[in-house]
Amino acid sequence: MEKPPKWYDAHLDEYRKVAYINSRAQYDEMYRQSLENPDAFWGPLAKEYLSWYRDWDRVLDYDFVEGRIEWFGGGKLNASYNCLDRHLEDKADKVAYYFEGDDPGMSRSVTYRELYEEVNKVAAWLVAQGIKKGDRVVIYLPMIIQLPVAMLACARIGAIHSVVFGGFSAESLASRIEDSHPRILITSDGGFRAGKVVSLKKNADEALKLSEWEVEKVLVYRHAGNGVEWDAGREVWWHEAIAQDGLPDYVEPEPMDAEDPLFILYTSGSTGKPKGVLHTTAGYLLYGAVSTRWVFDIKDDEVFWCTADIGWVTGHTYIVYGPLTCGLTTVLFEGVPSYPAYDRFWAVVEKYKVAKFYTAPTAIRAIAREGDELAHKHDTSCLKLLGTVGEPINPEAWRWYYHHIGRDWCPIMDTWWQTETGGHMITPLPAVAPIKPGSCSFPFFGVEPVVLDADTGRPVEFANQEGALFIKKPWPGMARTVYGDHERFKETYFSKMPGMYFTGDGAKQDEDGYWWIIGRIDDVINVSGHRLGTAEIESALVLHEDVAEAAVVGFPHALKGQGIYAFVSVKPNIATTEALKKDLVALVRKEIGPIATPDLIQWADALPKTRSGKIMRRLLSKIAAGAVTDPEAVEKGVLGDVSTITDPEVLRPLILGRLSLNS
Ligand code: 7RM
Repeated sequence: MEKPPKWYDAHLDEYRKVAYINSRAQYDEMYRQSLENPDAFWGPLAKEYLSWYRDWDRVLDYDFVEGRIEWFGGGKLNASYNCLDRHLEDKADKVAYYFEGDDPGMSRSVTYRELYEEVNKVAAWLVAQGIKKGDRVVIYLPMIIQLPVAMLACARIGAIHSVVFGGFSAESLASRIEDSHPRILITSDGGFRAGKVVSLKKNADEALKLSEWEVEKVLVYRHAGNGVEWDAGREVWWHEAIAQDGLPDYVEPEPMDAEDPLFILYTSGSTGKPKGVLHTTAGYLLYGAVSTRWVFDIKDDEVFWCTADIGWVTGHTYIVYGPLTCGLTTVLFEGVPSYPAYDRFWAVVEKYKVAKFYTAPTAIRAIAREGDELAHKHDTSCLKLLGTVGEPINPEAWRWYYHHIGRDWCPIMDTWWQTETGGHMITPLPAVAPIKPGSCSFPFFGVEPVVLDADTGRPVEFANQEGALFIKKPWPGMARTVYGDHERFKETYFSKMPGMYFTGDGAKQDEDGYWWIIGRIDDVINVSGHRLGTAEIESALVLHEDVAEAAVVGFPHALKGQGIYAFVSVKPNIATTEALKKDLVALVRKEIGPIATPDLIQWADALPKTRSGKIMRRLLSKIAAGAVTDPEAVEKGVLGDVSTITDPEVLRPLILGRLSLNS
């Protein structure tokens, strides 16, 4: 077989004619400036991309040891104004969103003026409830227009929104409510997913019962038409709320400090409880807008589609704040890639003439598995650029995407970033350099990555040497704290190597200077591009009265990237039955949500531990991956150094147990 090429550059000449950043030399020069003089780099961009009520006093002030970061200190602006009001002059009738329902028959376009009017109404209702700057509002909605409307209504009055992904369970919603103490919850009766109704209101009711914190009001949008239980004292229908007599049509945007909070978004880490990552106003907005423009090289008349759910950071930045700040037209899709059939993405691309398309490797793998024909049922020649995010993309998926969707021409922007980074960190730009499948190419402006050797803590010396990925300097889009727990922010991100931001990822730089992300090196697994802490899943499993102990690790999964593998020990005299496995799966789904469903559960008489009682996940990961098949592995040294394990004998039955589990 012919060896696949290392470089892909078919698009370069064409892109160099049109791109904002159109040569390697231009990128190099801008990158150098962005590191040497961040003030001179970001200051003019902040003037160009954002509208301000008051200019900033200083561009950047920070202390990475304390985890204190301030961008555009003293400046005042409003995110809702930047996303809406200022576009009314020349873009009032431009489409902001093409809404495409789960049902292909359900679609609607929403102009900037319409979005502005709806946002003002909801903001007016919030004000009428006494909601003010700094109050929290939790939003639990499907992928419908009302989701960005609710977010922007909060931003308009200075309330901090906390969007909870609609796929999360009542328990997950309750824990987020208890952590952020919202005054208002915004939800809907239900959402649609592959033709079925998901009862969000029912989950919300359940969450409010579970939570010790009481919200004052629940605003409910009628979308799916499913029946709901109703508490008239606390609950209000959205359509009635905004039609209320005397509610003004216009709410003055609250002038916010550049560093005032914009939103909280929960994300999983290596310890049990998800962290409320907090983003502030100016830096986040600027970073989102600039990266949207340059990475996807979007022109004003092009349609952009990011298929993420707004419940994740990708949707916050690349469906809501980035595109709206730039005044662009994007698609907002409620459905899934498989419904009514696996050609849905391409049908939607054709329908709206999407030029720039951004999705996750897991979606590409699921679609590719269904065959090539579906990809060619539609005319997708409107596509000029593709993107991926969420996990490393495997070469097979990359080539399928490049060939069948990109027609062997569209560049693929493999964007590496995180909830905490607010926007792209390491990513190709379409007219800068050839791309390599699986590499994220080069750092975005202002981002100075470094790979530190795990043992010595010193920067690696050779090309292709793997290590822990750190970032040396602040960039505008980065998170500012963990909501209500700045110590945790410092501890998680700034203590591994004082003075640097720790990403939690392993990475390397190759002989051509290209960056490659290896994957998480902490106890976080990445299932279909979604972050889950192993500790969260373990906490759910041990809630079961028959379970003594559980250890969860990731393992390679053909579709999801990583699957969830649980080693479970039961209490004495408990039978390890299939029925119990089913109960455990149901329990995890109830506690966290369907995305956390364990793929495989293996019974374990005992788990390998260090003398201090820490479970040795490194060994369990190898077993779960099926990388160890020899029961004598310990004796033969195949498992590496096991000298810290209290009882190496526990490994033999685990290896044998793995062999008898089929997958
Ligand atoms: C945007 C997002 C972050 C984690 C991150 C990585 C992994 C994301 C890529 C990637 C390889 C990529 N936010 N990750 N993008 N790995 N290549 N292009 O995903 O907070 O949910 O996850 O996802 O491990 O640390 S996230």
